[in-house]
Amino acid sequence: MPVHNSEIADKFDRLADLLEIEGANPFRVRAYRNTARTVRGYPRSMSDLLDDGEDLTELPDIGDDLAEKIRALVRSGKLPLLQEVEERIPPALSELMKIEGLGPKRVRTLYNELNIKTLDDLKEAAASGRIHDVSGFGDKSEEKIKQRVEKFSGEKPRTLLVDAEEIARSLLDYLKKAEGIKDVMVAGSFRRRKETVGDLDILITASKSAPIMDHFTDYDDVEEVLSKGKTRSTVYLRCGMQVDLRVVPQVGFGAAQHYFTGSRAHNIAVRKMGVRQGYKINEYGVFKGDERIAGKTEKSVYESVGLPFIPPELRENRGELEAARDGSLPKLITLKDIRGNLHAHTTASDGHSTLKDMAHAAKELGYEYLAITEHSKSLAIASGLDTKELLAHLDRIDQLNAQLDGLVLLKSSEVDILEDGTLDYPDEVLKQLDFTVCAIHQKFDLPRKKQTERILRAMDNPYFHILAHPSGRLINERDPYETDLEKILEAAKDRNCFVELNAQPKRLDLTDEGCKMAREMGVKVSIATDAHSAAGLANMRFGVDQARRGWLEKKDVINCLPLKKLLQLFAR
Ligand code: DGT
Ligand code: CA
Ligand code: CA
Repeated sequence: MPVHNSEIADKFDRLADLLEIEGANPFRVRAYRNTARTVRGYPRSMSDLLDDGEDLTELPDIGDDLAEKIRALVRSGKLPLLQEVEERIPPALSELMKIEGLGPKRVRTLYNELNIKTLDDLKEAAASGRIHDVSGFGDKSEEKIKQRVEKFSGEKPRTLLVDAEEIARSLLDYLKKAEGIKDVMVAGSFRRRKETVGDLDILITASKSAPIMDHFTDYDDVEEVLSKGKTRSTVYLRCGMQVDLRVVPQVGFGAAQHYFTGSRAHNIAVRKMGVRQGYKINEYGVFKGDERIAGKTEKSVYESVGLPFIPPELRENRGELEAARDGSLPKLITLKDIRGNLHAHTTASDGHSTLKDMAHAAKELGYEYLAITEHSKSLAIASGLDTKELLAHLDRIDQLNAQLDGLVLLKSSEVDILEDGTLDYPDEVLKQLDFTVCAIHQKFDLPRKKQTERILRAMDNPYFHILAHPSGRLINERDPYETDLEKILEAAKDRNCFVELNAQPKRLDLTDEGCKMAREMGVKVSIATDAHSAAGLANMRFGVDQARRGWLEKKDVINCLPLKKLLQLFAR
């Protein structure tokens, strides 16, 4: 039974949470968190690496002990250390850490003082007003906990695209072995490259459908078979993901692809266009009366209503049909258009790969440039660099640049935007950088107007260039801070500044709609990975997916420019 990277990462994250709640040594906690991060983002599954006899200690931050733990976990599904810890303290405490504003110390206090062990306990305690008497909490924090726990314990969170990919990859590899199988693909939101996925919609063509259904429900990752029919079955996998699988006839494969890729709003609009021409469009084909006139390919479905093929990422009924009709569909950016990466950390601040390793990894990706953007040292980020450390680091970058061939390291910094909108280094220092990436890392809960003004003030500084992760959200974990994005984009346009599309799968910040708005307002975007390790540079593709959903073309993205042109942009 395949143990997915996401399951391994979840276990290490839980271990780190529980140890942190117990008050364990912070270095130990960090080591397990780093393991989770490395494994979650790794492009190949740990189980494949081990099958190929690869040495896991080659991965960033993984030593002998951790490699052995991962190996045992892949082989047995178990992490004995986690089981030990779970015997000492209630495992559900780690769930409580997912509530924004509850860190390990506060979870420990609530457990010790009120015996709160689960989300239900927490909800009950907040509702009955027992929390505000605990030292360190007050009326305000009780109210916040109440709201957040309500929201959290609602629906099951949607799966991150990166995790869905891993689940789909293993399942597809398995399905391809079924007897008589011809085509297999994932449709739905997954194919539209949405940042999160509700369920997987798999389409198959095959000589016979019965053996496919048997093969599917026999998959050893299946926890429950919800329904099993001749052409459609639905299951739950152990990770909680629902999978719908359909076997469709070859002659209508394109119509099925179109229908099940969605979105629903896009489909309905296309179907209406069909109706106006006297056609019926459904998941089986395009029909004029009883006669099938199209549907073998998706292209033929669009042609039947007089449109060119529309890329799946655009199919949200946000103007793509009108654009297709006018011949003004964007020529969407692709991963190949990317020439460099403008946001990356190394071991000098909170990254896990050395400067040299980052440079080599960027070179392997064929990049012309990689910007090194260590954090400034602020209240929020203790591992950041103070002025002296930054200047020394810039020297090291110069030295390495002198040895590098074909790749240029750009001197930058992820500069904290302080509460009053000033930047965290003096101008004399900022001036020495090629450009800056500026971001908010603290005071997330200012009112909308104040938060927006804070960012606008920061942009007034002539050394401000790119606003990093503009909303600060972490998908399923942290809400965006309140800002007026339109105002921010307007200001960026006026001041020749840029916005980042952070490509970390948990951030994807700007959102797709944010990208579209930036494009319409004429503000250019930097798609950047914010990589904390060499492997993290590979997340660029998630950023490109999101950019495509946001209608971005090569010309809208600054890191599609050759180095010389890029640097000209930063002369404000
Ligand atoms: P998800 O799973 O919530 O991330 O989102 P989708 O888009 O994958 O939605 P899902 O799985 O419910 O259905 C897959 C596609 O099937 C959906 O994008 C469009 C199509 N579809 C489903 N139900 C309907 C419907 O009632 N009418 C139309 N026109 N299309 C539908
Ligand atoms: Ca779906
Ligand atoms: Ca579905």
